[in-house]
Amino acid sequence: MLKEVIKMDRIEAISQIIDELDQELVVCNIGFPSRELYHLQDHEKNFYMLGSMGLASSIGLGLSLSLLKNAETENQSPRKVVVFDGDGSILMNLGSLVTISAQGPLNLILVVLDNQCYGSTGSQCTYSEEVDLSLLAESAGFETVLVFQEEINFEKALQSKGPVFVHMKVNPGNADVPIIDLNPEEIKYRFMKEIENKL
Ligand SMILES: Cc1ncc(C[n+]2csc(CCOP(=O)(O)OP(=O)(O)O)c2C)c(N)n1
Ligand SMILES: [Mg+2]
Repeated sequence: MLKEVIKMDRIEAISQIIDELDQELVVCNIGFPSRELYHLQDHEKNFYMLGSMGLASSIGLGLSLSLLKNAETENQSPRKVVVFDGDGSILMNLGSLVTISAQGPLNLILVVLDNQCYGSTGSQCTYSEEVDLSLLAESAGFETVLVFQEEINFEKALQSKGPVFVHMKVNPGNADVPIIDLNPEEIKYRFMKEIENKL
């Protein structure tokens, strides 16, 4: 008999992961993942990427590289960046995996919340059922690749050498949460202030 595959809902995965965070900056994918994060715990260190599908990982890469550079100048350890991305979004910007791997930011953790669909826009299927995203990350050369489904050990992601790829398999569906009550300028400027205050 086939073993039943138990997954958690995306909001539960986000909740468990942010419970493990402290000073890490968070860049979150467009649509319901950002709404769910905002609902669970709004924070200045969250950047809700409201417009550009596919670009959360690229924004996270740029951010982690600039934090690394500043930390080197200041002789400090770099602040980490956690990106919550989606399967549909990373598949739309696959080159990002290669660029992240080639740049090798040790302070970047890319979490792909894989619900095998474009959950935020009506749950149309993506190709993540046919194509294994963690194998793609491995072959792109990510330093660490972790796959979670029934349980999350995010402590391991935080302790591993980056760039880290976390393949988080979740159920399709969105939580019933309201829209984000902040405009893009507010999100951007408070996030910039947060980075300026604490490099
Ligand atoms: C360039 C572009 N194409 C399409 C959209 C519409 N859109 C917004 S979110 C989304 C689905 C994203 O799917 P995924 O990354 O898997 O995240 P999920 O919602 O499933 O967590 C789509 C198609 C967009 N905003 N921009
Ligand atoms: Mg998805």
